[in-house]
Amino acid sequence: MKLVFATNNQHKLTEVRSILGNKFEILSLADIGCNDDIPETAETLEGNASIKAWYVARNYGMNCFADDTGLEVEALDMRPGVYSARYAGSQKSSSDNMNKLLFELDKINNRKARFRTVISLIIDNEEKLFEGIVDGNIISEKLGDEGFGYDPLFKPLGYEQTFAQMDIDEKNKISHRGRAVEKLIAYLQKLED
Ligand code: ITT
Repeated sequence: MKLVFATNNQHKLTEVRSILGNKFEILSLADIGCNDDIPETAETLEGNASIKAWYVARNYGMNCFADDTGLEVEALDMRPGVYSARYAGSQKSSSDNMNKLLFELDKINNRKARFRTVISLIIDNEEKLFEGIVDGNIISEKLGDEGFGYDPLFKPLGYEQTFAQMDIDEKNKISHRGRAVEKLIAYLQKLED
């Protein structure tokens, strides 16, 4: 089955392709000639995932899925959440976002956080949502060079390394995105049976 993954984030594309292997053919936005920065105007992860996926389904007439992800920090009332990409401003710099997070959590003992991914899948104009969550803690200094976004500050529960210290397969096994994609695969495989 051919599916478009509606993301402009190369790291997400690499992670998802690595999980899906050769089970499904995943096309990027570039592959279908879409260079648009799809506006993410919703106030929830579900809403934004849905906007991105419908944008491609409607404008390109292709089956597709999109991922919207947020870092939800307990002591910050689950912020930055849906605003994770623009936490420190609209320029989307991961380093600025992490610095702001460290500043906001300075002297705060409760470091509990979770990553939450929502995937919207649209097949034949019907939408299905899949969620993946991983619990963890925000550490007080950046560790590791792998991954992307907030990975150097996020240590998943039960592990001694941050996501940025793990290789892509290790992260995918336990991550929010990995868990959401496993549900997506199970659904797609049932459709193909
Ligand atoms: P698309 O919308 O084009 O898919 P994006 O980077 O804008 O790409 P989101 O809207 O989902 O993605 O924004 C999520 C923010 O959270 C963004 O700043 C990412 O760097 C960060 N993020 C997403 N997934 C992450 C992960 O697995 N590890 C660390 N940070 C992540």
